[in-house]
Amino acid sequence: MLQSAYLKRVYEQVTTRDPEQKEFHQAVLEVLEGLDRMLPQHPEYEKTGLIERFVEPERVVTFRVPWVDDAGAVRVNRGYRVQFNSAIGPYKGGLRFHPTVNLSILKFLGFEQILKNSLTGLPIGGGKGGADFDPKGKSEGEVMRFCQSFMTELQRHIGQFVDVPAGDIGVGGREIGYLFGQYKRIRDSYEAAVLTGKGLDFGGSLVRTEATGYGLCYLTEEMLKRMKGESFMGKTVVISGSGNVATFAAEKASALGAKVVAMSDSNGFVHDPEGIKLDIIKDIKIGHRGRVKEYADRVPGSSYAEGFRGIWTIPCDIALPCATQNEIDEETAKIIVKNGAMAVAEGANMPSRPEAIAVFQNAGLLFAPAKAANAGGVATSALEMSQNSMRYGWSFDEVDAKLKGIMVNIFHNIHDAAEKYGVPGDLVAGANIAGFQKVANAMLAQGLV
Ligand code: NDP
Ligand code: 2IT
Repeated sequence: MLQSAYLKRVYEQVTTRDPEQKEFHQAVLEVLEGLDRMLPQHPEYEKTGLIERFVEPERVVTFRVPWVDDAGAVRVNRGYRVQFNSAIGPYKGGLRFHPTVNLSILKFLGFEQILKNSLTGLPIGGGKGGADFDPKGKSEGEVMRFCQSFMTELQRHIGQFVDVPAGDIGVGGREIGYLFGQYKRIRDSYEAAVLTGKGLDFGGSLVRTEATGYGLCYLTEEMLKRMKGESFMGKTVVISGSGNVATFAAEKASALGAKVVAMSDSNGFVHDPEGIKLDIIKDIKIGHRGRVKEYADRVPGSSYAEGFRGIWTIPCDIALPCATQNEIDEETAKIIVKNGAMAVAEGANMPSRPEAIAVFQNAGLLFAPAKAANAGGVATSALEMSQNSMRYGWSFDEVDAKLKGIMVNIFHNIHDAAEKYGVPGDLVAGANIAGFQKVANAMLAQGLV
């Protein structure tokens, strides 16, 4: 419940203006609940209409994406870019290609991205984009033609000093390659830092592929150490998803001594009590874009079950949701708690519903919210931009060390902010407050724009 009359008014405006944008409302409310704690000390926010400005994207573009499928039929998808906030740097955030993409989802993701990017300590604003295109089951040629058509329109809205997209669900190295090729062709300019997550041969950064999953584990390890005197060593871990974030979270959690026993995709989940063999997951998902079901056919002793929510019935010490938004509801959270978990850290964006977060926090679990826990991906994107500007590349170990430093720093910043504002241990409030402060100061300093 919001205390501040000003914040209540702002939230009311947000919900009445776009009543159908439920995911966006959810993301905004959580942030406003955090800001509620700092508002009494900051009358200037209301005086300058700062929060009203903060919840409204600076610009939203939607566009037609026509392309021709392999049968010669014309298909039309809808493309978007939400340029949410440029107070501390050019808009920065991923592109999602998934049939569920709509403005509510992209506004929630863009809004979260503002605070996440601020938490990294690097000069990047917040944005997000994508299309309701489903890359699943499409041929290489279809994906390439779609990406080319998408970029033919998007290119006029982006640039290394304007807006720098990257990957998200359904957009990985292959798509970024096609998008970059088309940008370069239309603009006739080798502007490497216009996209991140590029291939290593044409301006990509080492560690970017691994960064979100690795970063998630670095922050989680620090949280376990500082708040419970614990670590990944010897722990049982369940990770939802089997895409980019999930795969490299599993890799790092295992390297830190944990046993990952279950992973999933949108159809179902695999359970391997002996520990998931990641080379097989990589072979299935990266090697031939297969389904996790195949794992159970290949690994004796493992099992597969239909339905992606069932993964959370597998007992674990540490839960790392790395698939998609709102995958953990109140009931699921209660199961995770009942099974004795000690920590939940979000690799996906907003995977836990607000009621689920309340269940975790009330039960005394450590809970690391997405905007802090998964910031390693975008942080390494910013490091990719730095390397592109320098026309130079750091080694794997150099980037990895910077990533680790950033994640440890984020943990301490959000932990300290929670303490300073009277909610010790509440890393959700801590992340919202710590992320907001820098953006708010920049917006105030730049006047009414
Ligand atoms: P990928 O496309 O590589 O993988 C997504 C995974 O999640 C797949 O296993 C997919 O299964 C599963 N999934 C997608 N939608 C659903 C759904 N509706 N229900 C159940 N499972 C689903 O994406 P990423 O790994 O890049 O992204 C995963 C999450 O992490 C997203 O929330 C994203 O926003 C977030 N994130 C990503 C970052 C990055 O750098 N890539 C950075 C920070 C956050 P299937 O194959 O069946 O669709
Ligand atoms: O949600 C995210 O932070 C991402 N998808 C990564 C964004 C980026 O620009 O690297």
